[in-house]
Amino acid sequence: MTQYDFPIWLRATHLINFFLIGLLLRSGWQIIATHPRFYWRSDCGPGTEWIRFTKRVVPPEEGAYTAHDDELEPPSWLTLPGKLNPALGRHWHGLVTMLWVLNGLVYVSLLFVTGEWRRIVPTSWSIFPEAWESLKIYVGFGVPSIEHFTPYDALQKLTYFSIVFIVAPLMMVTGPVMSPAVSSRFPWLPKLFGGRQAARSIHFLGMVAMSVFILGHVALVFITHREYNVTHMVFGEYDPARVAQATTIIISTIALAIIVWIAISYVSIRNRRASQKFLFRAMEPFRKLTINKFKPRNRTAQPYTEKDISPYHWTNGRYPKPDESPEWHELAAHDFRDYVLEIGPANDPAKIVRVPFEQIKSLPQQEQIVAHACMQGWTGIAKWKGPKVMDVMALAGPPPADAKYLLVTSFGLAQSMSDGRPLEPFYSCIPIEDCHEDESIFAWSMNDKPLPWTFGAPLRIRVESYVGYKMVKYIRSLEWIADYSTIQDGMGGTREDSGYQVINARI
Ligand SMILES: Nc1nc2c(c(=O)[nH]1)N[C@H]1C(S)=C(S)[C@@H](COP(=O)(O)O)O[C@H]1N2
Ligand SMILES: [Mo]
Repeated sequence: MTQYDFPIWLRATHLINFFLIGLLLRSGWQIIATHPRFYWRSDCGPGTEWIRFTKRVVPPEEGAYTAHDDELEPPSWLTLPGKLNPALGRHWHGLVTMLWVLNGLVYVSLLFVTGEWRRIVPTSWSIFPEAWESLKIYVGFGVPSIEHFTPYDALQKLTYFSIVFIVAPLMMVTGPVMSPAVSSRFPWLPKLFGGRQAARSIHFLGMVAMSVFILGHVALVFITHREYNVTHMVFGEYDPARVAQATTIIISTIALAIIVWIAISYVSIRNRRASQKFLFRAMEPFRKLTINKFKPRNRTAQPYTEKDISPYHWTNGRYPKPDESPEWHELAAHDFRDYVLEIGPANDPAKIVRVPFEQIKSLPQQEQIVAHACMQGWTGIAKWKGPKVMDVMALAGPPPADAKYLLVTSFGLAQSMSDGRPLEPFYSCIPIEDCHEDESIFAWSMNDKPLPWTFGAPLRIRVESYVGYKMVKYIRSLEWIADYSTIQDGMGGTREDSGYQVINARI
């Protein structure tokens, strides 16, 4: 027993871990609620889920039911931040992950530096039969005697080892695999796991394993040799005189953590714009160190072929209603033959260049079979065809010297406005460097047919290293801008304005 003590760093990293895991679980559940279905295949077809947390049935007709219709509205006491706030949930998940990984690195480094690693890393194969023996004792509701705890018994040791060195790293890898930026830069990564949906499912199963472990771990602290455990946890040593005090401290700490977990949800949801800005800024250093460093990707990066094309493709955002855009309906009535794309400054109509649909189709065309990843969690593989973004923009001359973003505006309207004012057009700002990427195109064709209404007819943008919300459908006009802060709510796009997403849509 005396061979290992419970040094302060061990106890501190455990406490921090406990607090952060709570935030990770709660924000993770928020993300699950956004698309409460898990699949192994990347096309997410209705009925192909292996598990789902909703009774809603998806109609087989594409576009009849949107991913937004499918979202669940979890309460704030359960998830972070609760209600229909998937983007804030994701930002919280990202930020807390960074802190959790840092804390984990400190823990694992100190484990090795201090030589304490032997407490959880098995050094002999005899761990397996020993663990089996202790499992038999637990299953019979017994407790292995104290001399087996050095400081843990074989079963505990094996479990701790698996959680720290197998489940945690698996979570750290399967998380980023779901990001289009990562999977488009390292296409072998999603392949390794059998695709993005498989990675999402493994991430989910890892969460279940972690949760079962935490419940079991905390329960066993109180069930097996409680006096030893609680005093070790709080004071770092066994002290029979202070068992009650230690127990009180542990229970109050857990209660306090629960209160803070829930309080963060309520504070965040009351101040959504402030949370969005805070979380974006807090994550920016990590983004700068990682995904912002990725070079414009290679067009052949996504490893899909015709046979991967999804028989069913989810959709988000419906085509404009007749009263939203009579203009679009007029065009649709004539199969968009009269469609003219407007490129140029909205405040200077004389400078607007009008490009007929035929001209767009007569530019050099590019075809790409790619996976669309919606921020909500679903993916769909399709073949898109159209001219490169920069080729179309060149029809209006070179970008102005101060051009930083391409403002893409839709005929369709936003689904809601952050302050309830009348609906304004759906829009998005794409950083100019991303317009230069090989796979940035204006698509007018999907799976060898003109774009169906639902999927963005007559023209939509595809920027494959981004999640779906940047890819404006039903495009009406394009404009180079230097700054987006004066457009609508000033956050860089409809989803950023009223969904609290971030302008850097790579994750
Ligand atoms: N005009 C318009 N474009 C839009 C949206 C929208 O609501 N309106 N939704 C976006 C989101 S969130 C996603 S995931 C994709 C979905 O594209 P799909 O319907 O073709 O699958 O469209 C994007 N473009
Ligand atoms: Mo989306």
